Amino acid sequence: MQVFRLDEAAGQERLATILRRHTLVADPNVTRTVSDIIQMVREMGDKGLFALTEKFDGVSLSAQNVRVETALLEKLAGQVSAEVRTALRMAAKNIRHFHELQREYTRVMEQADGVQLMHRIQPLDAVGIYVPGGQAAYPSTVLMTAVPAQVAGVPRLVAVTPAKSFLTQPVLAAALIEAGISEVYTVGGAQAIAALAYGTESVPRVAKIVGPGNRYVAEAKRQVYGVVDVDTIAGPSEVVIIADDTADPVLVAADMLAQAEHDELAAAVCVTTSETLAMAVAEQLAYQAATLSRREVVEAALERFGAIFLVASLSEAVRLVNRMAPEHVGVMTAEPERLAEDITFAGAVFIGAASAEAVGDYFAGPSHVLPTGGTARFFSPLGVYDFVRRTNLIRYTMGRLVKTADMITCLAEAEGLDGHARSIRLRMERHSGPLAPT
Ligand code: HSO
Ligand code: ZN
Repeated sequence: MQVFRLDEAAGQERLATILRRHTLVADPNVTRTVSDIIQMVREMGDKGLFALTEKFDGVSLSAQNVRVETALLEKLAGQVSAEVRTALRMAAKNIRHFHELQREYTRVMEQADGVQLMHRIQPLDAVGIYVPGGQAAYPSTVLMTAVPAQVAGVPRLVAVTPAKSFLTQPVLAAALIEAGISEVYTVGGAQAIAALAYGTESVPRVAKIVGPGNRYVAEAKRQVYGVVDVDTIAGPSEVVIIADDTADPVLVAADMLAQAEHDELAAAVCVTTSETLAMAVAEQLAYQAATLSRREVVEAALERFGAIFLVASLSEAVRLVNRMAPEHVGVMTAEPERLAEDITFAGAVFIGAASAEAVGDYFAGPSHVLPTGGTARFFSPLGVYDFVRRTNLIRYTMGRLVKTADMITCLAEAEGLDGHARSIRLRMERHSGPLAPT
């Protein structure tokens, strides 16, 4: 790994590459394929869903077996070691505990004359969680998406996941059980998203779909948005570590590698004020990467979106991080709390050497579903607020209406909407006899 200086052309070029990461435009072929898939499920229901599953996954499904029986779910979960199940349970507990903090409550504004204005909070009635198959089938993500929805009070939580990985990765069943999900369908891909959005005979529709997936799943979520709600489309993992000369290069490198191993397109960056540390991190990256089982993924990621930037001051480091607006920021400096206050654009900030990103990925409590690709500039982590709806309630009184009728009709007329104005005037007439003609 090269150490880049930002006052040199190579450093600027590398930075530009990282800032431009994941402006990967949608592939029109994917868009077309996905729209055909969605149309088929929408028009044909179960028949379309099963035919597509046969075609893409080679699995033959029917109305009888598309939903996983509770006995099978429990049998699979039973194959998982007690140690893993306990860890899942403790993680779920921590996630639940943290998310209690995010609960929103209905608020009522009572005014002296009896007018009541209300901001009512209710949970979504049904949420679908997409659990991807293959390498990215993370039981931790099941917890990180399901638990906030439960804390919000969502009464129906459904999971969809491709059949093959589900049967071969029993830890997914264990995570579903720990997350309290018993409605599971073995369908995956864009067709599963379509089924959740439109509903089929066997898969009742939901109000919101969350969870990561491949590009077909991501595109399908984009296309059904509006029919249902969806969470933000997660890109590859990212981490930026800010370090000074007090940081331990072994840990800086380890945290960079931990996110790099997710994806060949992951970004792992260190920004430091210390040349000695920069050199040591570079050395550690090479040394530690060599013994990781995903060495090839890690090396591809570092090659594409990896960097160690040498900067003149910690305030320059902070400015740089805010420009990148990464998913994770690690702070390993002498006064990490102070520095963390200035990091405004990040999905999650990990303060001090004990706060490894892996602590947040699995266990601390905040969700690891975080904004990526610079979207931390405007998006937030997945939370309880993503699973509620708000409704405005207005209860006026005749007394207040009489007092304010003139201003309301005046605004209605200013907009040329005489129907609006009349709806107020008629009430005035009912209340106190005809108003003078205007
Ligand atoms: N770091 C990933 C989440 C994850 N890590 C799942 C391990 N498992 C998302 O940022
Ligand atoms: Zn991770």
